[in-house]
Order: sequence, then structure tokens, then C-alpha cells
Amino acid sequence: MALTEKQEVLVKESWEILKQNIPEYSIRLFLRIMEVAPQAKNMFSFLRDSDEIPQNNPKLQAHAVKVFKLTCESVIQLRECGAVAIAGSTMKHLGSVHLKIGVTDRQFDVVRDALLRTIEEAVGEKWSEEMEGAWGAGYDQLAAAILAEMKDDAA
Ligand code: HEM
Ligand code: ISQ
Repeated sequence: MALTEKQEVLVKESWEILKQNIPEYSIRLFLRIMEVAPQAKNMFSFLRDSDEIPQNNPKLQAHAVKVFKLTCESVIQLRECGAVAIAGSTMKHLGSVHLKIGVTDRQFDVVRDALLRTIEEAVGEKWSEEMEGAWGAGYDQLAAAILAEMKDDAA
């Protein structure tokens, strides 16, 4: 799906809002994922040993930031180049990390939904169908690229 310039602006705007409160949105993102897919908790090395989602865990926040940021970059590239152009080495690395952990296709849907709902909550009344479409398209491209690397790696 081709994205509009306005959608790129909307995504950049919402990223600015997310950036201001990473500790909180990181936790929310994880809580949402765990609600739908509790078994995913043990996949994360920094969550495995605790009963709850740790509130002030730098590793957790760093991971969540990467997910938000990569998706945001993916939207921008999709707009500018019509495709995701994250460096091949990064994609290969992400493919192998997720393959090794055993992430499934369905879990990509869970994370997608959790990501969109977290952004929706963060931006409040600025949320719109256009914004959702942009973040969703960016995520889909990124997820497809990671899944392709995973299948490549597995072969
Ligand atoms: C690790 C991004 C989807 C579970 C990572 C890392 C990044 C990342 C950047 C860190 C890699 C490193 O350590 O160098 C993404 C993006 C996704 C995605 C952009 C979707 C487009 C998923 C899904 C799951 C998942 C669907 C399933 C629940 C994990 C786990 C780790 C990881 C368990 C390892 C964390 C650790 O213990 O260090 N991901 N991910 N990811 N991802 Fe994802
Ligand atoms: C997927 N991969 C790595 C880190 C993550 C953090 C939050 C939600 C999903 C993630």
C-alpha cells in the first residue's frame, strides 16, 4: 500500500509523543502482549525470572523503543522508497534472533495489535484511521521482512 505524505507526518508526530514517555509506553506494550499471549513472557530473557512485568527495567525499555522506532522508520521508508530499506545486516540479525526464539506468525499479529493499541492510547484524540493505516502498513512491511529472513535462515 502506498502511503501519503500526511501519513508520514502523522507517524512522526505520534513518535514524538511516544518518545516523551518511553518507560510507561514500554510497559503498556508488554502488558498488552502478555494479556493476549502469556506464554510469550518466557521468551524474553529479562522477564523470565520475575512474576510480573518489571516496572523500571532498562532492557525492557530499550527493546520496546527499538520496536517503536523500527516501525516508525519503516513507515518513512515505505513512503519515500515504496519498500522497507532497513539495512540487510539488521534484518538478518532480527530474523535469526526471532527464529532462534521460535516466534510464530500468529505472535506477529499479537504484537501488531498491541503496538497499535499502545500508540492509540498514547496519542489520545489525535488517533485517526489514517494514522492507524500508516503504523499498520509500516509494521506489516517490517514483520514481512523479518519473517522472510526467518524462513531464509531456517532453510
Ligand atoms: C528481540 C524487534 C516481533 C519477541 C528483538 C530485538 C528487536 C526486535 C530489535 C532485539 C534484538 C537483539 O537483541 O539484538 C522486533 C520487531 C518486531 C518483532 C521490529 C516486529 C515487526 C516480535 C514478536 C515476538 C518477538 C512477534 C514474539 C513475542 C522477541 C524476543 C526477543 C526479541 C523474545 C529477545 C529478547 C531478549 O530476551 O533479549 N525484537 N521484534 N519479537 N523479540 Fe522481537
Ligand atoms: C518484540 N521484539 C522485541 C522486543 C519487543 C518489545 C515489546 C514488544 C514486542 C517486542
